[in-house]
Amino acid sequence: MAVENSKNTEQLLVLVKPDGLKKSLTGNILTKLSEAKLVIVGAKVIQVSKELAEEHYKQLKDKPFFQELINYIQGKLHGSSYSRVLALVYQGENAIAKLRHLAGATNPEEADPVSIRGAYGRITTKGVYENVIHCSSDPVEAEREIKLWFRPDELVIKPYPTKKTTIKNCDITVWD
Ligand code: DAT
Ligand code: MG
Repeated sequence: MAVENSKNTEQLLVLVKPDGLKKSLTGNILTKLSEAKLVIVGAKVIQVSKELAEEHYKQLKDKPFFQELINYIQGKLHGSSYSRVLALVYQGENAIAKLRHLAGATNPEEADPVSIRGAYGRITTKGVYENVIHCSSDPVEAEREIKLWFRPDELVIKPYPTKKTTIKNCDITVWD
């Protein structure tokens, strides 16, 4: 009898936001996330453009806090040394629910105190939720976000279909 593969393998985008970097929390956050026993399949540091920030959070564009959220993810609240995020892709069984549980609720004041957001997040006097970490919310969003933040060749696995293409007359920077 054939044994069905019942594993629900998922991948998701995780961002250590500028406040997480500025507070030197990267190690603590990655240690906490390792409780889920997932694997990291991509990682890089990125300076977030306005275009990338707005595309990432496009579902929230009508919210009153949208502009502050864009400023926050671009690092404009934390000084030029922290105008970047650490972007990671995690993969594993039920990865999204596992990491969102460890991250905690969106509002850091409502988050479980032993979750990442509960332990390290804050709400600024301007009302910005500085909640340290982003985790994709569901598989559809995860695919959209991973494709937005990473090229296929930046991941050690290819979770989605790829195709070959030729880019002509394209200048790239290489080591001198
Ligand atoms: P999550 O990041 O938990 O998936 P979300 O997608 O609803 O939550 O919102 C994205 C980010 O927007 C969230 O991490 C922090 C910010 N945010 C959400 N609701 C907010 C609010 N009421 N006031 C201020 N910032 C908020
Ligand atoms: Mg979300």
